[in-house]
Amino acid sequence: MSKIQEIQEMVAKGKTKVVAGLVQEALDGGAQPKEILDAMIESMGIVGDKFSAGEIFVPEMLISAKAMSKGVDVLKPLLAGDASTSLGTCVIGTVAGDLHDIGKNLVSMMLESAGFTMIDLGVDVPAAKFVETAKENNAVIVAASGLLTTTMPALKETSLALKDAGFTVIVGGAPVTQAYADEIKADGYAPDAGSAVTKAKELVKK
Ligand code: B12
Repeated sequence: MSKIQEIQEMVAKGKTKVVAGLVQEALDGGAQPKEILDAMIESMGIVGDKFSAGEIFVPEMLISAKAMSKGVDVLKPLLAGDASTSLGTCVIGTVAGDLHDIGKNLVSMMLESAGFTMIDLGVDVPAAKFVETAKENNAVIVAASGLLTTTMPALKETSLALKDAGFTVIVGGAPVTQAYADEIKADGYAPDAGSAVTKAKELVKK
């Protein structure tokens, strides 16, 4: 089994204590940080499928998420570029009712390394809190994440409230599409953390 496959298996099994070490070993063996990250994301997809199939339950999903976070911690300094220019403040959070934060954290990390000053509100963030924080910090862009079909209305409420207050909004998360982003009047959508950077930069330049 390759080191990458081993990492995938350990993330899926939620072995929080070994993932960081394995990630370091994979790096030492010449694996690329992006390759390791993509492998762990794929693993979370498998975890989700197992949950859908009733083979595992919430605690197992949570522990896999923790295992992945340990691996991401090792990759963080390597994925982050060196941002020499400041692009302004970006407020980011996961919308009300939603506790998923791995994707949001990755997006936040990538935006920070691209030069944005990040204010991370965490998870379960009400629309009013996004607006209030964006106002207080004169945000150039606000990023909202939603991972559940049941929290898509909260994403809509957030986007509309921010647009009403005059902010530029970017949205994302597994169930979100460009069509939905258009429907909720968001300025931008991106399917992953890498393209979130390209999109956010494009939006703040406008
Ligand atoms: C880990 C996990 C959990 C953990 C979360 C822990 C944590 N700290 O995040 C816990 C155990 C808490 C959890 C709980 C639940 N979960 Co859950 N969870 C997952 C799982 C397995 C992985 C999510 C993940 O981290 N993926 C990896 C990251 C990197 O991907 P990502 O989040 O999609 O992010 C990328 C992009 O979407 C994008 N992106 C994300 N945010 C943003 C924001 C912006 C602005 C942009 C531009 C881009 C962007 O970029 C990211 C990086 O590339 C998914 C399965 C899956 N396939 O996604 C289910 C999943 C999302 N969960 C699901 C469900 C049903 C639940 C629960 C309702 C279960 C329950 N019965 O209680 C609860 C809800 C709790 C709540 N109120 O939020 C379902 C959702 C189904 C649906 N369509 O709504 C899924 C799809 C599993 C499934 N197949 O059924 N979950």
